Amino acid sequence: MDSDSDYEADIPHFPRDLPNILITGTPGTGKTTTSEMAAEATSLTHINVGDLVKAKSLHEGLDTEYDSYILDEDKLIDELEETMRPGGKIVDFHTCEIFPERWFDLVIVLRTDNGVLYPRLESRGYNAKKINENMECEIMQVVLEEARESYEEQIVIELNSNSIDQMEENVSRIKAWMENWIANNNNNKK
Ligand code: DAT
Repeated sequence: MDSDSDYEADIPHFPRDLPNILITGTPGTGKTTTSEMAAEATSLTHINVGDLVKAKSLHEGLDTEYDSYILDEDKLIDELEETMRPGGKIVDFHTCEIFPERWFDLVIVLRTDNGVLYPRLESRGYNAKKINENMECEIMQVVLEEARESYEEQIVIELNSNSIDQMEENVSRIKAWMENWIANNNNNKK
């Protein structure tokens, strides 16, 4: 057993009244927009991890080559541990393997076609290196593989996020899933 597993085993899985959802995917696939809409539709609380990392300096400085922060994973996990415990959070981040498995009841991986993703990344003003890196990440389905390796297969769901219609459909699915989760959770308590 490696040290990570020991750590997981030492911490009890606290029951929660509301689920925690992770929305992940390559940058530009629509995590933040989808999370904001889902939070509004469900009354869960959106946590934009990228913003939190910047606001609370949960990093080790800027990687100038990629123009992105070098994450301090331990600081981030410590910062979020208590927040996650009661449930009711939608966590939005471009990587998923760093979080403890016990935090999440549903992991959504957003996917976007190459021809749609490229102009989204371009319009963000990313440099060529960063665009290429993100395109490759999406083509190689890096985040999906990471999610499948890090969480139980049945809680990982891949959703297409190419159009506004798909985004609205995704939000409806998240809402329906949450209502179902709450109903099951309450039944189990009876
Ligand atoms: P992320 O948080 O994954 O980096 P975002 O939510 O910031 O992505 O979205 C990036 C841009 O693309 C933003 O201008 C909104 C747009 N967008 C995202 N998902 C979309 C979708 N399914 N349909 C249309 N536009 C979308």
